[in-house]
Amino acid sequence: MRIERITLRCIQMPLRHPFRTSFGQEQTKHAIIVAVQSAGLTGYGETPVASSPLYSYETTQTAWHIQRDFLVPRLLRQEITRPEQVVKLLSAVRGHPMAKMGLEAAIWDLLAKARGCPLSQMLGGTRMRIPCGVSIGIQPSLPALLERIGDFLAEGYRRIKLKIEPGWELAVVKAVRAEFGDVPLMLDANAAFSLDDVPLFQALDAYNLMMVEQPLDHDDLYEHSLLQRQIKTPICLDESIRHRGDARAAIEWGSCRIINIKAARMGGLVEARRVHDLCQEQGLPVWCGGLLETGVGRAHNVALASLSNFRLPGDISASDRYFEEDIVHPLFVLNPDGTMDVPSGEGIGVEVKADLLQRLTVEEAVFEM
Ligand code: OSB
Ligand code: MG
Repeated sequence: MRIERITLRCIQMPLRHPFRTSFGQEQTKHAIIVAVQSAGLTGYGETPVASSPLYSYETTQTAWHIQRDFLVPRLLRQEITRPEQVVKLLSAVRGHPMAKMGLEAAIWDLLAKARGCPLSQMLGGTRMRIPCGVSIGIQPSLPALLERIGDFLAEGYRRIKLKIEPGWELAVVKAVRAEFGDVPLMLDANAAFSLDDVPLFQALDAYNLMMVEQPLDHDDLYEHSLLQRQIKTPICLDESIRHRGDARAAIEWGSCRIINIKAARMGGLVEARRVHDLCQEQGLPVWCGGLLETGVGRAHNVALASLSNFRLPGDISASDRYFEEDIVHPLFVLNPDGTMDVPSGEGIGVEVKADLLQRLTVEEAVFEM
């Protein structure tokens, strides 16, 4: 298919609840929604960047610049039949995985629609429903946290992930275990600790946690291997795993026992699937992480999570966990058993609400051949 037109829309939408992590607080969801058109079809993708470079070095501004000036010109007018061609065309541009993700994801959707098959099927997914977890930000108080956990468990979420930071860890876990017993529980530190905190993580070993995510530096593998040797709780890496090479090193060195796969962190679904396949061969379970995606990015995450080695509940929650109004129809909803249906329609399997998308757009750019 010849890439005839690419539209970039930078959007902002309010989050229903502020999301606080060890690196900062987000109240507004930012993203670039990419639309790629060819032969009367439109494919959608999401670049789930934040406004500040705190989780990753990319921001809405850097992603916009890289897409407009370097990535879009490499794709426009190209004849594309396989997503791997997109990776190749964009590979000369170093880094900027989130900027690449929006474009690659849109072309996956476009190609799946052209083939008349669901994106999950094109990716090789085998599941019709995926288990869902929820990631809960740092709360103003312990009672506030316990209330939120109670609400999410009542909705059916199958595991709870708590964001932690120094001072909001052991006592929080103790309180949650006292209130909710042995619910599937994990922690995400977003790189807020150091090897000085080995005793803290050893103390956490007593609480039967599924895993602790990214306890040490965002780009570290070596020190995580030293920590993993000294604790029983599995380490899960998020920020540190940028591509298959990082995953290989992490497995070889024993830096983690579980990997959080986010296609946006890895530059697209092609690389995310390569990491999935490697982990499957090596016997490591993976799960699908999230970056507070709109329904567009969520659709790609849900399709990816239908692959067979996504063995743990993902940070894939329902539309209403994030937004008053999501930009897709139908919305993503949680089944009473804590699963979500993988869309069975063509491509991403959900419609984008054009009017709402336009209302949320703060900047738009159209590129045509
Ligand atoms: O570290 O997994 C993370 C959100 C923004 C940035 C980083 C992370 C997160 C989450 C939210 O944990 C997951 C979700 O989309 O629900
Ligand atoms: Mg994380």
